[in-house]
Amino acid sequence: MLKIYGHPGSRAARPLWVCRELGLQFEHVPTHFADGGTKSAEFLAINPAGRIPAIDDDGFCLAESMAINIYLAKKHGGELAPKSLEDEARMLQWSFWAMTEVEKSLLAVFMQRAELPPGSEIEKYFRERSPKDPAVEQAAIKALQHPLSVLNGHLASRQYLLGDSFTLADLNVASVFSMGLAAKFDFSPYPNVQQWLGRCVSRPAARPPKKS
Ligand SMILES: N[C@@H](CCC(=O)N[C@@H](CS)C(=O)NCC(=O)O)C(=O)O
Repeated sequence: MLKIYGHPGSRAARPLWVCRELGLQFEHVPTHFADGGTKSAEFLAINPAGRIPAIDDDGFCLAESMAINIYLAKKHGGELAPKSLEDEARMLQWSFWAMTEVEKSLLAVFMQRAELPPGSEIEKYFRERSPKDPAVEQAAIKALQHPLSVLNGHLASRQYLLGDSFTLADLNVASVFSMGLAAKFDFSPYPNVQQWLGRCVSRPAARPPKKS
């Protein structure tokens, strides 16, 4: 059985979203970084880098959220997976773009704005990595202007990154942009991005099912 390691509030949200889109059976192990879970011997045997998400698919262990998403989508096929070499290349282009051009700055905004229980482990984790500094937030917002304008322009003539339908390219990029939603980032100067992101995250599979 496929096992997904990682707290749902972390980048593990990315493969969890893929699994729900594909209707996969899986076991979720909510390993957390703030309580030492990612440093345990059991987890380091899955991912020696000590980062979530990671998966164990019947003995095949893999880390890095985007690599996991691509592996799962290609293994299980369906509507998410690229249908041609060109679509695969575009999906990779947008996934790498989100990770290299957007994620670091959006994460900086998220970490600066996150409201965390005072004195908690998670607060300690965030503030060690990102001490409160308005200049950091402003610099990150400025750095996002160019990539957001690029995406806004791309989406002026299409509903989704590769055309008319939602694919893994959208899931990968929207899962990075979700950090902006959590940080109440103002996407309104980029209306095409705002609408596209709304379309992506309003998919039923984008969030965990409600507990009954
Ligand atoms: N590039 C990696 C980043 C993974 C990563 O940094 N995950 C964080 C949680 S979202 C983590 O495991 N942090 C553990 C730590 O900082 O010790 C990916 O996309 O999977």
